[in-house]
Amino acid sequence: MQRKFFSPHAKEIVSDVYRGLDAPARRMFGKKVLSLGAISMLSGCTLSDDDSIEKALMVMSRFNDRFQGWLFDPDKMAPTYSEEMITKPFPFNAYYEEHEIRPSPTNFKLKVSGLVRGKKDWTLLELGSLPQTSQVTRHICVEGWSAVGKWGGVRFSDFLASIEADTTARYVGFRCHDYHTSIDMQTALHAQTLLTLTYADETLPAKYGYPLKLRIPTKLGYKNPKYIQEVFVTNINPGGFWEDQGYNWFGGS
Ligand SMILES: Nc1nc2c(c(=O)[nH]1)N[C@H]1C(S)=C(S)[C@@H](COP(=O)(O)O)O[C@H]1N2
Ligand SMILES: [Mo]
Repeated sequence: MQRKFFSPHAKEIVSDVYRGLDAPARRMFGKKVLSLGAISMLSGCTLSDDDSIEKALMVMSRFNDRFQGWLFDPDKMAPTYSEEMITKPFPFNAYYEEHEIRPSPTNFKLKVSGLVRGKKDWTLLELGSLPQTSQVTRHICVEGWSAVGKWGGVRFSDFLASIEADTTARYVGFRCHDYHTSIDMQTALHAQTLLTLTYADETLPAKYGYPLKLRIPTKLGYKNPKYIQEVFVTNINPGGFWEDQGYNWFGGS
């Protein structure tokens, strides 16, 4: 029987799922992950139309979450780059004019909730007084672009310690006025996961997520929330804006 892809996005979605796997998982799947035969076999769906392709990819995506969670190495670092390699101008997306109507540094407060002892709100000044670090890393968007940028701020593990978060909990969720996403605790504690206040050594510009962006170089772009208003710690998977529409939840390596 001949199998045909009808979805114009099917190829991109399959390669997104594939990209979401790290090297050992890719080796484990070998070329099979890109073979339609293998996908239809693993998911039990005949890839005959858009609906069944979507269903099959959802099954693959959930399968990948389990695999990736199991294969994630908390000590594995994302590549870093020299400052000369920074992409200029750095691209942006999901920036609308309403983001210009934004709280000023004096009245902005980051809310903290869920499984934490320190439930107080954080001002930008307070966040700025925690130890700061910066790194030059590559941001990869599943829409098909990637760029190297420099972000600075507080190591997220330091922030979680400051709010006395229960780091045995499974997830950290992020609420933004236009968006939400969530990450696993291992990634939240990863040494390169930063709660950023700056881009290229300047206050984070509006288009890059002022006042706060979580930068996770081990994950895809959509797991890097901008305009963060609230951080919460939980054992219930909070999902996310893209994740709830079928994007791979783990979203990285
Ligand atoms: N609040 C918010 N954060 C977001 C998004 C969004 O739509 N809203 N998009 C995500 C996606 S898909 C990408 S690729 C990056 C883009 O970051 P940049 O605009 O700084 O390049 O932001 C991520 N964080
Ligand atoms: Mo993205």
